[in-house]
Amino acid sequence: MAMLSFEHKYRVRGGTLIGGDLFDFWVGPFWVGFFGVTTMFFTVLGTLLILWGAALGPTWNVWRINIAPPDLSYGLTFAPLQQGGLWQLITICALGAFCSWALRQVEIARKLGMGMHIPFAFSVAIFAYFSLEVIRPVLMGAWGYGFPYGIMSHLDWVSNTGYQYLHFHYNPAHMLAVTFFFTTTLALGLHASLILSAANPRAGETVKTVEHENAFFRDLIGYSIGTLGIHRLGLFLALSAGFWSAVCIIISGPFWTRGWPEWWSWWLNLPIWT
Ligand code: UQ1
Repeated sequence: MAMLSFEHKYRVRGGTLIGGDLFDFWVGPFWVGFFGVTTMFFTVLGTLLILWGAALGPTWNVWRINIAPPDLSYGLTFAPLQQGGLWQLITICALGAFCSWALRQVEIARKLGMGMHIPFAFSVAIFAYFSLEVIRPVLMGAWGYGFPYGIMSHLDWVSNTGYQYLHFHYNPAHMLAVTFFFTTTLALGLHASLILSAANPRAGETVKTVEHENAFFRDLIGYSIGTLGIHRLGLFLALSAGFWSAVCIIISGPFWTRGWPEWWSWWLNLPIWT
């Protein structure tokens, strides 16, 4: 296994959260670590449970395989495996794997003396999943409110859940989430095109640097946010998209049961119109 010379510098022991030196070694290019082992455990077990659920089902068509949560009548209890129990175990495995992965990111960041931006960002993605499969079902009193595991079936769930509130685009938190998602793609497009254009000048010219990047945006719009700033902005936009996605689904049901268009009647009811 080839190892680049500078990798010696970064293969440092320690930084673990649990177990000290236990599992503090590498296999090929990969650091193992305690949470690497737990990630593998939950991932393999969860995947086998999905395959088992698929084998029990009526189809091997990948688009149509579906592992559904329990019926609403089971409330927040454990259901028999073929009545949603598999979905419950798979959800536990998914959360076990996601959280193990986040803690593995924390340990590697500690090893390398980095900030916690990566595990923090990944935790926002976990929070969005946790909101859909745990927080909202618990607040509504049944695991059956979670989304099913299947390519078409989870899309159907999104469609059905949206129409239960008549028109989900009137959900103010959904509006914020969508706006942050689109603004993230705008920022990524601006940034990627700026970097590629600076790094790929016409034939015979030298690669351009940060000052050219700044000058481009100062000439264009009178402002450059800077090389560190664009990454801070991108992280903020992306995390805000995930955060408001979680908020928009948690408030739908637990805190607002009618159509989302009706929520805006507070505007029509303002005393300024009378
Ligand atoms: C920018 O100002 C900048 O700093 C030089 C970048 O870093 C390389 C960028 O990628 C982008 C897109 C900008 C412009 C962005 C804004 C919000 C003015």
